[in-house]
Amino acid sequence: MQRTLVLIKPDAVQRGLCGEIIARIERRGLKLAAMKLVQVTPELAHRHYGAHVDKPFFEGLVRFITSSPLVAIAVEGENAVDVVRTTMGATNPVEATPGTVRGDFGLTIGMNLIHGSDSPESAATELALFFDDGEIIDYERDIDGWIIES
Ligand code: D4T
Repeated sequence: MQRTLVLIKPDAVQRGLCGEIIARIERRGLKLAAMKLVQVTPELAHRHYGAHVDKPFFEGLVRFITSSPLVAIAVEGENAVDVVRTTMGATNPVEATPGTVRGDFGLTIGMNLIHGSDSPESAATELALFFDDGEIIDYERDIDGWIIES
């Protein structure tokens, strides 16, 4: 079982796509373990996107991610990191396969709708940026016996 961080980015919130995106995550069989609307501060943006600080797109990325609220979700399930990434599609929507979130709703890389952690290690770091321990809820779903092979 893994946990990963999903961010429904400001463009998707503004476009009213939260329900659509959450529905796709749930329909894959993944479980919501925490969820909240967050107005990201420049400080949090710098911590979350610290790996990109030297990139030419960094300033625009921080401006975008702080421009309007996003929805932060802790998503749980078997291979959650990879399953979320394949549900998202390629970083650049131009290259994203139809059927993925970015392939169905995206057009430009700077507004690519959704973030998902790229490894279990970055998931742990990123989840700690957005959620306190007590906010991530451990609970059972009866349906899991019909989603996950025992
Ligand atoms: P995120 O972090 O949003 O899940 O995206 P990815 O993991 O798929 O891609 P990334 O870390 O390489 O990029 C982070 C973020 O920066 C934006 N970006 C990226 C951009 O605006 N211009 C660019 O040229 C690149 C490479 C989009 C995602």
